[in-house]
Amino acid sequence: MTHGTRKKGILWAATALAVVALAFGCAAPTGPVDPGGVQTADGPASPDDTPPGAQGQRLAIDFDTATPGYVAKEFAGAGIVHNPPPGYLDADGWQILGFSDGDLLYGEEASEGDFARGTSPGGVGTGGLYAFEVEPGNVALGVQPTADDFSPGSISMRIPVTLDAVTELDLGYTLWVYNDQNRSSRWSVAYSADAASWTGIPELQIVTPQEAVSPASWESTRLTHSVDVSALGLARGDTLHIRWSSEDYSGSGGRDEAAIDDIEVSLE
Ligand SMILES: [Ca+2]
Ligand SMILES: [Ca+2]
Ligand SMILES: [Ca+2]
Ligand SMILES: [Ca+2]
Repeated sequence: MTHGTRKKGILWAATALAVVALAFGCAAPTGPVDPGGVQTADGPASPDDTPPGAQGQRLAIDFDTATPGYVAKEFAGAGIVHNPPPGYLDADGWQILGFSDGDLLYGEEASEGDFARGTSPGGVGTGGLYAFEVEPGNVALGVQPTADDFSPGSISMRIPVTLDAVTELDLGYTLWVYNDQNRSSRWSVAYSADAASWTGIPELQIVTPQEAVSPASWESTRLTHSVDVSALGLARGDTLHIRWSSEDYSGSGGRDEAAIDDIEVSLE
């Protein structure tokens, strides 16, 4: 990546625009985007995106609008690729473990099978990754776990740090649950500086109801929490990883569908 004055000016303008967009609840281009399209070994970090003196780093993903580096607009469960067209996740941003089709590491692509189960209103049986339409016009990143898929499993996202130092992580997300089976799953959230050593955030954990309801419907829970992450010593150029995991918890038989939506990350 080159660092011409003109380019930097554009990047700063883009960041300012992102802040404005966030203030109005729009998708913000604050993801791990490399404007030059060049991928580095450590992912597409572009630490120069944040002007010196910036007070925070923010990221929002709603899977309906585009968040560069993570998802194109109108996520449709089409797969995970680089430079994603509408309907796809961005392979730069995600690592997905636990499906029978194999682990998908950061940067790896998949556009069939478990990683591309398409769009559904819910009530599916085949294990895999879906775009669940949890309410009209609102899609979330969904999973149907089965004996072979995602039990346990995890979805991780990585965030290139653009601040000089990070002391606090504010994390919010909505978990949508379709409780149509007599088993419960435990969804847990953790963070890491290296995607190897993880620290859980118990306040962000959700256990889906065991006893099924009929007819089932999508029910949402919004969770937010702040944690002191000073101990990680994260600085500009480092990467923060956030992971959602699911595992069987209680009951038996099939497994509830669940979907992650409206992820909001703020670093200070
Ligand atoms: Ca959504
Ligand atoms: Ca499978
Ligand atoms: Ca199901
Ligand atoms: Ca259940």
